Amino acid sequence: MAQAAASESSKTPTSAADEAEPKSYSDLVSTLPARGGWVSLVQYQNYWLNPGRLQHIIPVKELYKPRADDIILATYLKCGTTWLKALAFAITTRGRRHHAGDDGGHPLLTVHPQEAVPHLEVHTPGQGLADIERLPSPRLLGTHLPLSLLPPAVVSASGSGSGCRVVYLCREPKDVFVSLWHFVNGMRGGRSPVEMDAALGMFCEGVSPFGPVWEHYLEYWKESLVRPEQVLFMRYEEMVADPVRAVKTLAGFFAVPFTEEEERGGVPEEIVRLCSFETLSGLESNRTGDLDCGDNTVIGKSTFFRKGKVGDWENHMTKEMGKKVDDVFEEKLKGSGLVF
Ligand code: PAP
Repeated sequence: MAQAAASESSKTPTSAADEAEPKSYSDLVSTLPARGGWVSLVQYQNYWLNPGRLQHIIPVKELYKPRADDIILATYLKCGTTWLKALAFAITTRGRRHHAGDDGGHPLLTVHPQEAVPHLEVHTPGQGLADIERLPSPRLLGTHLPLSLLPPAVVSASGSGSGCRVVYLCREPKDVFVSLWHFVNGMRGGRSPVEMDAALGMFCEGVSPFGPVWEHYLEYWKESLVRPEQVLFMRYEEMVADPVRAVKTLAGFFAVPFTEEEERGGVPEEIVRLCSFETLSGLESNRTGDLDCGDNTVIGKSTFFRKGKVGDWENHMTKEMGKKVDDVFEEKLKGSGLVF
């Protein structure tokens, strides 16, 4: 973070972002539409973002230099980022001799998946953009940013065409909402919890962190149809239904498919087991302690593991609330071919 902070928390926003030429990010924030309610958000280039994070979000477009062998793991919030990071890390580092931990075991036994793969816009000590630039290839990188806030080289083949690959993981919107609602209330530590009705109203208006969710989904969805070799669109529910298949798909997409010998030896199944909700959520390194997310924000490591179930929304929302989400998404995704 130290290095990154020096370059990124400068008080001058990048020119790309800076239509009104404010002098600082706080000046920029003051010019943007704002909403409160469940989390404080400002609208920037069609997306609702945490104002305190703009200084890390906006520079990504200009300062992140995609490499041809980069793999970006992109997700809307609560769609399975932690799981995808663990799987991608385990797939791409398999066969390496691991030295992490006293027992020389797999790094994921002692390192939280969110730390194993740095996030482009979350700057923690040692994981800022400048640190990411120094990482050796091939790099695995996570992001919650919508496609349009990433550099043109990532965004489309017509950009400068880095050729880097993107995996996008989406999830059924009602389960996303329930997961997010728990997460937000968890972050508040039980203090003045957000009412579900109020949060749902905003979610359905598109006012959620990195929302509108449907826009986030659609940008990657459309790109995956145009460039399937470079943008792989996956669904949480399909991964839950057949995780071994998902692991093989990911390995193929990463250009490190499992050999016949690996398949005979059960390597894909081993990776599924290592990265399962049950295994990861039970590890001491994921159950205790906090993740330093920079900007004086810490998140309990266990917060990233709640239930890991498909359809949990039914335990928290009424049928009417569920229908409200379904109707909004049906309308917003109409004609795109993306359905839930
Ligand atoms: P993020 O958006 O803050 O990065 P993310 O990891 O995407 O979080 O989402 C957390 C969700 O993934 C939680 O869902 P839930 O609230 O519905 O339970 C979490 O339980 C689930 N999750 C975490 N790890 C796994 C895993 N290994 N397998 C399946 N689901 C998982």
